[in-house]
Amino acid sequence: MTLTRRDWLAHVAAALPLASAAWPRRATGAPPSRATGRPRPTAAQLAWQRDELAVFVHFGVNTFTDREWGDGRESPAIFAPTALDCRQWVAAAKAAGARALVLTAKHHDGFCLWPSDTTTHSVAASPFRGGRGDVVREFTDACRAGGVRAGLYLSPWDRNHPAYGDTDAYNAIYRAQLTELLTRYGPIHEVWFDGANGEGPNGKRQVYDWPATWNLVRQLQPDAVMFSDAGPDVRWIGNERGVAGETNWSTVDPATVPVPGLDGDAVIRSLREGDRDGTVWRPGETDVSIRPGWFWHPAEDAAVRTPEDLEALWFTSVGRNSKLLLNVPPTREGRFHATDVAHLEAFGRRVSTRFARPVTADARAKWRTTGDASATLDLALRRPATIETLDLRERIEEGQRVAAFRVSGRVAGAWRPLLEGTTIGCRRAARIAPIVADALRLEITDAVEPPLPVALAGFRG
Ligand code: FUL
Repeated sequence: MTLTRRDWLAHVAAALPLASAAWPRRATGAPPSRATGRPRPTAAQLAWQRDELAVFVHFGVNTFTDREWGDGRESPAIFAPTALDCRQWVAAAKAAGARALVLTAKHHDGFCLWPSDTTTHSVAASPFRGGRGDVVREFTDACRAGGVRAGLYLSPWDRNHPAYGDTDAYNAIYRAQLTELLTRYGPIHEVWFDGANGEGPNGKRQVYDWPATWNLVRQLQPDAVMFSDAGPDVRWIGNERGVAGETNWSTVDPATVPVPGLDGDAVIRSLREGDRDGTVWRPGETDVSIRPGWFWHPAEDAAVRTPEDLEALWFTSVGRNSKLLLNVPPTREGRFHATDVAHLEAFGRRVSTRFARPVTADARAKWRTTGDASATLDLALRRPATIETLDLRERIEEGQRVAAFRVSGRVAGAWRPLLEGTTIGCRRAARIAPIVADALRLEITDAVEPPLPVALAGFRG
């Protein structure tokens, strides 16, 4: 059974009132363009997006109960991974090409994968490593040893904590949990907030204090990016199917999605596509699971997405100016299942093979600006070559500019349309029907600022 964001949106009360009026000032905020005032990415946002692929790890009591959402009444005694091996997670993620991992330190059931001082509902009360275990520690150590970045998910909805629903008391507890996570384990690169907001054990509804939460993260880990529907640094892409908008701006209008957990067409559209005239830089993250559920279920061992499927997801996320956060749930052993590991490896091989044979590396390039919002790039190949994949990149340090483009290829002296689109951003990659061409042409026909040279490459394979 898979529960989606849509399910818990049903739990969200009319609109979430804000407990504090002020939004956090961005400590690492990049100054907007002086000429146009349009937003630019911060160094942290750039690094985050250039990782392209991260692996999401849903692990906790649900792994042992075969559920997607625990109700908070699970006994910590059930948390008993027999062979936890976070290094195996990291190795499998790296084989897929990932440069970061994000772990559910606490899901909605409230069970903490680290020994928190804020609750007894944690690994400390479990048989795991005799009650002296700390999954967050093993995870962050393994990431560091493997040279990949570590991120943590801390669910605000907590179905176990008795203070949940007692707004001020629980908000203080939540901040204490964040403080533990962000001060005990070294650099944390991404802090992942979902907006689920259901009933607590006492039946009361909690009002979250997002501004205070975001300020705390800025203070404790200024180089981390924060994910939620409402950012502030990176946004949810609006679905859990692995599909970013074909139009995908990294800029958004913050007023459209001011807090996590809102629904409605305008909200979902802004999440999926961003906003052409958005005033803040908030690129989209596409989260999707390698299996039907987020947590491991034995019945889903035969339903692991194939390497072909995963490659298709790569094109609809990374290939559409997004980052892919691919979930891989460990089994009750505490290891990724052999099928998932094999598919991750084959997926990584497919993507690297696809971009292994560039045919444009030694092409002669000529870039011409043809107007305030238009430009042309001509690539003359040294010899005719088969092209099956196109890859375009904007210099996003200087903002996202292109709003409409087309690529054509010269086949036996005649130009043929190959790809037409709106945004490019960090990366726009697409498979095309194979052709043998001796020249490529990119025409930019609309842009929100004068277009800067765009990198275009063609690949065989
Ligand atoms: C949602 C949760 O309700 C799901 O269980 C899962 O963790 C997904 C990634 O986020 O908000």
